[in-house]
Amino acid sequence: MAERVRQRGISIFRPIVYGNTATVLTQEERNALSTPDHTHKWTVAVRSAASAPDSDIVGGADDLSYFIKRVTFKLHETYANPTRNVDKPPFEVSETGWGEFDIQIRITFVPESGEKAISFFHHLKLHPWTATTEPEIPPLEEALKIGPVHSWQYDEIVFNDPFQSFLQTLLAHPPTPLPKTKRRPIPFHATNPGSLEASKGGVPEFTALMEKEEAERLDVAKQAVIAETDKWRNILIEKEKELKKLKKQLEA
Ligand code: SLL
Repeated sequence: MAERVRQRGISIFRPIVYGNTATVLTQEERNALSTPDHTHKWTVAVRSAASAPDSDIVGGADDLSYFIKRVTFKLHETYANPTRNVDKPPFEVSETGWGEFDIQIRITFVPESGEKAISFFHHLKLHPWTATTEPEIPPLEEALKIGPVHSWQYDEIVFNDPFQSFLQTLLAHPPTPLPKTKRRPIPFHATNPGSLEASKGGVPEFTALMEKEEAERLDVAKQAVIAETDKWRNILIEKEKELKKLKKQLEA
């Protein structure tokens, strides 16, 4: 069957985002729950990377069901039925709770793809980002003022040597490109603490500029590593010279 033929040498990817948005519950909202110890409502999701114009969610411009069959979110075992299978878009789970934990996310691809499922973790983030790594839990009033907390990761799902028919499906669904420049806040990430201020003030959005800037940060980091290596190599050379000199003095 022709459709089971692999297109050798082809590598094709689809950009996704995964992560969560969390909002503190007001006292009234908490009172209305059967679990009044819950402090937040949150949504964990897998979405296309580009956001729809004027959307109030991160990502999600494209429907990913042409290549994703199921997303499984494995919640903390304090939740009833912690393994949540989502078989149609939106691929997300909304819950209330009181604590942060690691969510295992498993993406199962459409059977025609012949691709193995992939699995990774997302740390459910409820409390606002801070410049330090110290977790800071603000009082309810303040948290309400700060607004929703966003924790999102951009990634690319790469298909190597795809089946010809699956490749046709992928090519028929080109992803919405990311905007070239910043139109909204930047999705904060702990690996880029300098972006804290730029991440505030609304629903964040991934842009192509972020990729460019990350490449630049990597370059700067690489240069710093090279400079540091050179510095220590020179110190080592000096110390070895000194050692030789002292040994000679001893022998004399
Ligand atoms: C912590 N290690 O101690 C984490 C555990 C558990 C989160 C967080 C409520 C579940 C329920 C909930 O938020 N569990 O009541 O259904 O912070």
